[in-house]
Amino acid sequence: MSLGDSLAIKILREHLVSPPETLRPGQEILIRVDHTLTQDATGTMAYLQFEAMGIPRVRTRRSVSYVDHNMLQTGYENMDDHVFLQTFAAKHGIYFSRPGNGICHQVHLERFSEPGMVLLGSDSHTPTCGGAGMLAIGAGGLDVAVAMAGGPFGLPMPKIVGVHLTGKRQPWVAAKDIILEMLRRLTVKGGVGKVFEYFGDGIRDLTVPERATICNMGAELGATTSIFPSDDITRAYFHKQNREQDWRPLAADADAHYDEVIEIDLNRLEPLVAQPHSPDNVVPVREIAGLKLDQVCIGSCTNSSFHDLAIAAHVLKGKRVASNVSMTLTPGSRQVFATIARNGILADLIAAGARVLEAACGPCIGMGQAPKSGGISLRSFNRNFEGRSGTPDAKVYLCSPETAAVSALYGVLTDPRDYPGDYVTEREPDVYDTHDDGMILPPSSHPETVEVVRGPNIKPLPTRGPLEEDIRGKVLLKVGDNITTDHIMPAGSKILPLRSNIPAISEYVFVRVDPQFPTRAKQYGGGVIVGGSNYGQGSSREHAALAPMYLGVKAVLAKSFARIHRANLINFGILPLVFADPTDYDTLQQDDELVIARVREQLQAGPDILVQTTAGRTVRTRCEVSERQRAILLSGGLLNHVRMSQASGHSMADAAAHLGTATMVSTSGQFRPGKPRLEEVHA
Ligand code: MIC
Ligand code: SF4
Repeated sequence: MSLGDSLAIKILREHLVSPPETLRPGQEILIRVDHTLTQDATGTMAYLQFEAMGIPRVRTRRSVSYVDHNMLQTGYENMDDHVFLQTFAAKHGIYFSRPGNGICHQVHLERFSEPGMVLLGSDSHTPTCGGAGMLAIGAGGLDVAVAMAGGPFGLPMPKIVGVHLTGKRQPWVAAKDIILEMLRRLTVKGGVGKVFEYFGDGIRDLTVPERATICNMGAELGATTSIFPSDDITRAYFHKQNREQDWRPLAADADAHYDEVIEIDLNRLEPLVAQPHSPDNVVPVREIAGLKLDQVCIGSCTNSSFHDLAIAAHVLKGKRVASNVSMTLTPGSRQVFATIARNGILADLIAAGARVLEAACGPCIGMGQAPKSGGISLRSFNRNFEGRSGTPDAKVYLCSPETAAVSALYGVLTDPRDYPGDYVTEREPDVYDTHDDGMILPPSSHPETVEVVRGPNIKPLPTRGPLEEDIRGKVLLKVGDNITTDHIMPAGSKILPLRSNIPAISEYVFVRVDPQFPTRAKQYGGGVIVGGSNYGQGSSREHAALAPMYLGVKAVLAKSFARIHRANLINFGILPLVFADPTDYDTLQQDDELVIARVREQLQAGPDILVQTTAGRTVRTRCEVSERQRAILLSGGLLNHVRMSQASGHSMADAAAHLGTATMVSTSGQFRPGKPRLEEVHA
């Protein structure tokens, strides 16, 4: 029997606040957070929330604010946000990665990752840094704000699943195919409540950026996070990043216990593709090869590293993108951009007719490059939810950069193994272009002189009052399984600029599902939503809870919830109720009138919450929450909860302690000495 610890357990243990005697999957644990990251689309709210807590400077080892999502400046809103974020960072002790410097996950991996540390990010793809041995978790902005204030992060203790990789990939089979295989086997619900820890001889075949691709898209499994050990391959990456001093070796015990083990034989893996409109709708490329394409995009936080662009150049050098295809390429960071510019790859790509975009999220989040009506777009990205590309009836397929590049050449979906040329053997450049971190601004050493600039797009933060005695309201909408946060609160170039303006963005809640939703919610004075299983999968955007809260949504009754969205609902005082008997889902209809009588009392008494229908039926639901979450729900949300603790005479530190953070503040140090590079550059 194996008794040793997995790597994930080791890192979790090291970060536990008031360690419980046993670690039982599902039980809530509180962990210390070393690093935080935010991006602009979730960051403005996170910082407004941090500000509301009245803490002058972040108390983390390192906090970084990135600008990478809202980059199309078609009006004043996005740049207003950028300036707010830049001045806020300077004042409050946060590093600021300027627009143009790259996608948060790629840049954090390159310039900040540290094996063994816990990173909390207000973006669901934060697990990318698991490729460098970090325990990196996505969360809502409010959870990140609490972490910046020195508070812990609460999460259900995950199961640790070992993913045993054996063998060696054939040429043209990519790291992306490994995670697509995981999605094929486990589906978008298969990772809920789990950490995937990769081990075995097969990991030696994967560079850090390739490992990062796998961890990144673990988010699509609904996983808490994914992680690789920190070994000599990791060390070589840190060396190339010119920061070997940040590396340390980390691995599971040789006899590590895993709650479950998944076996993947890399020898047998083949190029895979996820069909519309879900990342788990995976088939071998050869099964649907020949599909005519309109667009091919390589980039996004999943596949925008040096290798991902180099493979495109390798295939396209001296040739031309097929005339029926519009091809875009997005370097993940300014470092990648500079590296491909210096070694000629960029010139080859331009000559081949690729459209090179700035280092940002871009087409992945519908920030430009929307496909034609009904268009077929093949992308190396991680999400293909309906409408996310910006074209409601476009069909998006997800694949590796290898498959994307070869398909762009032929104009039809092609198994890259059919490409007649050789595969590249060089997976990383000899050195990355690390000489210039000038687009990362350190915080001001004179914060008192910095004024935070707030343009008209930055609106105050709405909150609700404490939880009511009774909840009465209509079913505003009934939806099916796997509803994504893109359904609840869509993104794209028109809606994303409103992320700092909740009254304005709430006009778009559920509009792609039912354009009348916001009007109905306002007309009825709020109500409840009925959902199927895995409600709220996908992104970490807390706007999918905050904007419904603003419209008066008091509860969501669903068969099950995705982890981050459930936490966001609690943080904004919306009750996440799970049907005790899933067949009750079938009995509820839109416009039914529901009553949750004495809801405060019911919640205090335990997880059973009874919901009455006007037809006189009782629907039994469960609200399985920890003591901490119960207190948050009763207060009407996390911010209210912290404020109420402060109002009753506690300082913020005490308020944080009230959330279970007593030992937090003292353990969160300043930046480690011995790595002055960034500071030096900006001195
Ligand atoms: C996404 O990929 O959907 C996003 C945009 O990066 C989100 C965050 C957001 O909604 O701003 C995510 O994945 O968390
Ligand atoms: Fe940006 Fe797309 Fe990654 Fe989200 S998934 S962080 S939008 S590149």
